[in-house]
Amino acid sequence: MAVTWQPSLLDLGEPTAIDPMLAGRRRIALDATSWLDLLPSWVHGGDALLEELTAGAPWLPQRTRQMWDSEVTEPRIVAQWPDLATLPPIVEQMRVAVSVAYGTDFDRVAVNLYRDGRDSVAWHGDRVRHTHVSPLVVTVSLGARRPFRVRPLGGGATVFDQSLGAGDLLVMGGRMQHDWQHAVPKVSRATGARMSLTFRHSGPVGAGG
Ligand SMILES: O=C(O)CCC(=O)C(=O)O
Repeated sequence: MAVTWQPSLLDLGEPTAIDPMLAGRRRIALDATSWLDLLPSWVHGGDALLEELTAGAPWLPQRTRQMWDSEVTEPRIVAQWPDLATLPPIVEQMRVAVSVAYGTDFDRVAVNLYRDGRDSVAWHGDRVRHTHVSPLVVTVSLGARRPFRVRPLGGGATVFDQSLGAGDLLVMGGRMQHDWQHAVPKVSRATGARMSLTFRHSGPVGAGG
């Protein structure tokens, strides 16, 4: 797949590595029952992983969505691993680390690729809210930084607006998928590719969540 991205000068040539203890993560309360955990630069050398995933992740054909009476193409590309045994070893290390840290078996792994500033994800709550009261959704951002925003369900002021990329870890928890929406908006400036690796769980949230 042909994508452009600006490799971080610090990342060049470094092998991809993580801190399995997730030391230094900080919890941000959105309200009494919804929260975000943020750990900047969790992944080191993430550019190598971005390159590896771009070349080898199990990309799906670009998806379409019905909007009223027309069909629109989703402005991003998605890959999903049907078999966790085929995850790249460093992604499996991430999956195990977040599973241990949150006491929850993250058994669903996907990646979103935002090829440039025209790719985006609109305001939404994740579909896991239909099956879970307090789902955890883990994202690990690689590559170019893009704004990640949070607002109350149905609109209102943005309460969280952080430029995520370059190995940042973000975990959405509590009732966030029910009561809040998140988005990665389009940007008009030239920007390289950003990826978000996402980890979700089919089973219940454990003690650490
Ligand atoms: O790319 C991101 O950080 C957000 C991804 C997202 O919202 C999703 O996968 O539902």
